[in-house]
Amino acid sequence: MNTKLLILILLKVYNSSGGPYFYRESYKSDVIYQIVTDRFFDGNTQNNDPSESPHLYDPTKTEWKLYWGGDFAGIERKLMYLRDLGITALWISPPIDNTNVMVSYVGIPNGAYHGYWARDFQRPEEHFGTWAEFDSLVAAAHRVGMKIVLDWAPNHTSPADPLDPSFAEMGAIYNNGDYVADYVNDTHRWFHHNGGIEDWDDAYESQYLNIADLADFDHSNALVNDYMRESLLTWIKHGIDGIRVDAIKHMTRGWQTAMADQVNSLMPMFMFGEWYLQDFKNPLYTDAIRFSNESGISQLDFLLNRSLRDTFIFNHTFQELEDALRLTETDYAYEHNLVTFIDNHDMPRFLTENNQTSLLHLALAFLFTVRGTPCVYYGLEQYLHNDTSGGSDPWNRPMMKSFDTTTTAFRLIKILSALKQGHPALQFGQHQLISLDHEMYVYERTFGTSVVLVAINKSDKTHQLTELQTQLPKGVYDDQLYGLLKGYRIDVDSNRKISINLPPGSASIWSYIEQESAFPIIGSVAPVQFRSGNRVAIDGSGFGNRQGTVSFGHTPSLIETWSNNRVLVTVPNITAGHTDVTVTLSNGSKSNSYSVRVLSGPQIPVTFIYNNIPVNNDSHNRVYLSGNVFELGNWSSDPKVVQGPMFLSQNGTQWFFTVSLPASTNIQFKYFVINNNIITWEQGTNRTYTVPANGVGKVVVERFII
Ligand SMILES: *[C@@H]1O[C@H](CO)[C@@H](O)[C@H](O)[C@H]1NC(C)=O
Ligand SMILES: *[C@@H]1O[C@H](CO)[C@@H](O)[C@H](O)[C@H]1NC(C)=O
Ligand SMILES: *[C@@H]1O[C@H](CO)[C@@H](O)[C@H](O)[C@H]1NC(C)=O
Ligand SMILES: *[C@@H]1O[C@H](CO)[C@@H](O)[C@H](O)[C@H]1NC(C)=O
Ligand SMILES: *[C@@H]1O[C@H](CO)[C@@H](O)[C@H](O)[C@H]1NC(C)=O
Ligand SMILES: *[C@@H]1O[C@H](CO)[C@@H](O)[C@H](O)[C@H]1NC(C)=O
Ligand SMILES: *[C@@H]1O[C@H](CO)[C@@H](O)[C@H](O)[C@H]1NC(C)=O
Ligand SMILES: *[C@@H]1O[C@H](CO)[C@@H](O)[C@H](O)[C@H]1NC(C)=O
Ligand SMILES: *[C@@H]1O[C@H](CO)[C@@H](O)[C@H](O)[C@H]1NC(C)=O
Ligand SMILES: *[C@@H]1O[C@H](CO)[C@@H](O)[C@H](O)[C@H]1NC(C)=O
Ligand SMILES: *[C@@H]1O[C@H](CO)[C@@H](O)[C@H](O)[C@H]1NC(C)=O
Ligand SMILES: CC(=O)N[C@H]1CO[C@H](CO)[C@@H](O)[C@@H]1O
Ligand SMILES: [Ca+2]
Ligand SMILES: [Ca+2]
Ligand SMILES: [Ca+2]
Repeated sequence: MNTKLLILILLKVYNSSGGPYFYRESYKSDVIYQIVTDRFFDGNTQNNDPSESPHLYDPTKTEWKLYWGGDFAGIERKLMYLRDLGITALWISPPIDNTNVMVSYVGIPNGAYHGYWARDFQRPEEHFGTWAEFDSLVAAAHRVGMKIVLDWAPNHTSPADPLDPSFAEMGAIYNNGDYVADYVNDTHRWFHHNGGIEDWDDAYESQYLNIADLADFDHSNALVNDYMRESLLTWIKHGIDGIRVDAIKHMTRGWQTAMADQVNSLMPMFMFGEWYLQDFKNPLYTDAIRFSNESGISQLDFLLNRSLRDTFIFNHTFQELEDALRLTETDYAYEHNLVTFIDNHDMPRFLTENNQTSLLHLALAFLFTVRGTPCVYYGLEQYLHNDTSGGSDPWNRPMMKSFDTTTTAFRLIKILSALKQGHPALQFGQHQLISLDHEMYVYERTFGTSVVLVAINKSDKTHQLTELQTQLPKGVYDDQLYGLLKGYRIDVDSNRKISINLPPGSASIWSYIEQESAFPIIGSVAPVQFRSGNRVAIDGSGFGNRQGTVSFGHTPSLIETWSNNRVLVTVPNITAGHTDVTVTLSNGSKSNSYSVRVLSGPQIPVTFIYNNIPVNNDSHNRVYLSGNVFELGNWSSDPKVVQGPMFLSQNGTQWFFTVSLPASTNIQFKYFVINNNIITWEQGTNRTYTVPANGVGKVVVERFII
């Protein structure tokens, strides 16, 4: 179908499901709330023990791995509570139909209450509700200006144990109710069969490890690829506004880049993924950054989670937080797109690790005032936590107990959310350190002449700080938190100097918003990766109310709508590559430039397989793919730009890598090897390959060992 036509149809579906044009490209002014649907609110008791998947429900709520009754209808019932809290986007646990049978691990019964054991990507889970109930939730959310984020887990289905074919559903996959395959009956190779158990003779492993083996999809299979594309289309048609991709570390960048391109061409919406990164020294750190730079999918900010928790829970120095902000700023191309959080469903809740709500409040003040989109894990505002066995999974997923709108955390989030939504410096601003020590942190964010100054003290001593330089203009500033965290009023003198006296255990926020911006400034282009013909949103300030131009490089684009702080455009026909976006007012006043990535065309995942490249897999030899399109690095030999390093098969003879490439395009390519900084190109003439128009591509190159 013609893409433009499809967008029109989709827009129509949206508009019928709620209100006017819904902005989903960028979440820089949003506040996300993460809900474990089963544990939030039971809005429909009829679906608690469905006939197609009976006995997975525990009304006593003592079996923590069974369903407890929460559902779509329950979330809908609580939308006013969430809106009152200041939430603008709901990330709900995967709504997709999950396995219908009980799985027992070491005698503990498991239902897929969490949503990460998929069965049918084309249908909602019956414990959570019907399509009608999902649609009703989406429409109700849209009516109050709230977005719904789909949690999408395309890495795997459900537990499968090849040694025990009677085990559960064996990772079975269905297509809108029709059985397709399972891990044992897998004629068309939907799944990888690389094993999970290392040692089949080890009793411990065969009894325990195998059961945890999730049936892993082979995305290079055209059937799987088509199925997943259909699935995304289905949920997009049902009105989702964003996508959180589970386990991005476990799928190829090439496949995911092509998926993101599909979404951005149909209905551009914010996407972010889960790449578990323990710290900056992680061996996959560079891979994670490159994924974020080049896939079109942003990430959950695990690095900031770590330093945030270290600082506020475990009394590490604030220097650690400042370092994390600096490093991510340098290393990520789009650190403002990161989704930040204090806790989530995979780690103990903050209060389990340190039961001082005063510290949690300070952490919230920090979370909402630094770059990124804050995500609040359900119940944080009610101080929800269960500390059993250290409070991690599943104890970090208790049933929501109260919906009290008077807790300090509730009031704080409400105020912080309003600030975030209304302040350009909190959405796009640069971070500037003012002063710091182990227990005190003063920083500023600026965008144009808009400023937010934040001062946090987590010690029990008063901090006197004199002669601090700020960007705030001369004047008197009230604490934007209304003293909720013991903040107070300051005076800024004509040299923009301040002297502050931070009360113990306090956070203060002082703010200045430029009324009439004198010049155009771009704060965000979204998405950051797209192709000619896609729709792109430019946010910032000072664009004025008279239409000017938006250029990609030197090429002007078609303007769809123009307002003082947001312009929507259609990307012109331009050469693929890194391109600068600029806004120029009708009087010639020109903005800063914002660097984005323009793809060569509709993207197709192509798997390259080279048999018998004559190198060893020692750490000095690295095999890369280069070629004549932007996606292959335009014949560069810079490993940061080309694709790779390629993976080596376990038997050591086959090199492979999945790359996202422009459809219906004849490409040229070659591999090269880097050995101790010496680059050796594949000999002979350039190889050629025509990327298919749809589906997936596969290139097999036979080489003979010389
Ligand atoms: C195996 O899968 C095929 C579809 O690929 C299906 O027709 C057949 O019934 C399945 N067999 C079993 C034993 O489930
Ligand atoms: C993805 O699937 C593989 C294969 O079953 C599994 O080993 C891995 O744990 C899965 N990843 C996640 C994050 O669930
Ligand atoms: C979050 O930070 C804490 C440090 O307090 C760390 O222990 C934990 O592993 C981090 N969680 C993730 C998922 O990275
Ligand atoms: C936090 O660390 C600082 C510096 O080491 C120390 O002075 C302070 O007493 C610690 N606070 C707590 C509550 O342990
Ligand atoms: C990511 O992008 C930033 C900014 O362009 C760049 O400095 C960095 O080298 C890139 N990192 C990787 C791993 O691609
Ligand atoms: C945590 O603090 C609250 C009061 O703030 C108290 O009621 C509760 O008992 C404490 N929990 C633990 C485990 O110390
Ligand atoms: C935490 O969970 C345990 C186990 O179900 C339960 O016995 C206990 O009452 C819970 N604690 C709280 C504070 O809800
Ligand atoms: C264009 O208009 C803006 C806003 O009215 C003004 O601030 C700016 O100075 C003008 N630029 C030029 C080049 O005239
Ligand atoms: C885009 O530009 C290229 C090169 O100038 C041209 O070959 C192509 O036909 C143009 N495509 C469209 C849709 O205008
Ligand atoms: C090596 O492994 C690859 C990938 O699993 C397989 O396709 C190939 O046939 C194997 N080659 C040999 C010689 O075993
Ligand atoms: C073959 O590849 C090289 C880069 O390695 C490129 O410069 C050259 O133009 C290509 N040859 C042809 C005939 O396209
Ligand atoms: C006296 C006082 O209020 N001290 C506080 C300093 O900040 C920490 C963290 O919030 C609190 O634990 C202290 O009670
Ligand atoms: Ca229910
Ligand atoms: Ca089910
Ligand atoms: Ca950066």
